[in-house]
This record gives sequence, C-alpha cells and structure tokens, in this order.
Amino acid sequence: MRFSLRFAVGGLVFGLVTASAFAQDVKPDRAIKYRQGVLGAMGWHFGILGSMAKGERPYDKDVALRSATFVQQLSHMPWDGFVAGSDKGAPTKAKPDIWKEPAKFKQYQDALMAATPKLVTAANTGDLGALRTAVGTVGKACKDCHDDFREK
Ligand code: ASC
Repeated sequence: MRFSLRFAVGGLVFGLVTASAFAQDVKPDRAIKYRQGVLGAMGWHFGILGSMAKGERPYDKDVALRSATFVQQLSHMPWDGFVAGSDKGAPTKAKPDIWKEPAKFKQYQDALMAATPKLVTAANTGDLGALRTAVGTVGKACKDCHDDFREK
C-alpha cells in the first residue's frame, strides 16, 4: 500500500476507535450528575427571576439581567447529559420515554432555547411587567417538558 494511503486508513481507524471509546467512557452516573447540575443552576437563577415576578423579592434590573443571561446560556447545556444508557446509573427523575421519543424531547429542548432569549430582552428593558411575561413563557417551556418526561 502507498504510504499516504496507509496513513489515511490508519487515521480513519484511529478516529473510529477513539470516537467509540469516548462514547463508552461517559459513565451514566457522570452524565446524570452533569445534567442535574446544569438544570439545578438553571432552576437557581430562574427562581430568582420567578420570585421577582411574584413580588417576593425586590425587583433589581442588574440582578435580573445577570440571572436571565445565565438561564439563557444554561438552556443549551443540559441536553449533552442525556446520553444513551443514562436512564439509570444514579438517582434520576428522567423518564425512559426521553430515549424512546427523541424527536419529541428535542422539540421541548428547542422550545426552551427559543424562549430564554426573551428573558434577556425583557430584563434589558428594566420593566417588571415585561419580565413577568417572559418568566411565564419560559416557565411553561420548563413545565411542558417536565409534565411528559420527568417523574413527579
Ligand atoms: C423553576 C424550576 C422549574 C421550573 C418549573 C416551571 O424555578 O426549578 O423546574 O421553574 O417549575 O414550571
């Protein structure tokens, strides 16, 4: 075999082996803890916005904008943790349906990621009414997915 061809085949084999080894290396318990950490951080910051929306915490534009920005960024992150085989391996409320209906799960992810920039826009206006509306929209996106895919 020509040297360059051997090199290319070798590279391909190496790539395939390392890619599959990497997929297997994500231990279910690590994936579960990763997504719970991200969702927990998102809940922390969404909770701050929720309590301002309800008047349980004084409205503060800078605090709201900071938490809204975190929620927007975090909303992209949990999904990496729902790897195949991580329906068990550590305590989790994730329903096995997540891996049986991936298209539906993806729709909920997309709905959340489409809604969270509205929190940032609303927080930037400095208007509590606008923030309340965006909190309602994002909270519904959280709830819609939880209703179908999270154990009570
Ligand atoms: C939160 C949080 C959720 C959502 C959801 C909205 O603050 O932790 O899971 O809001 O309750 O309906």
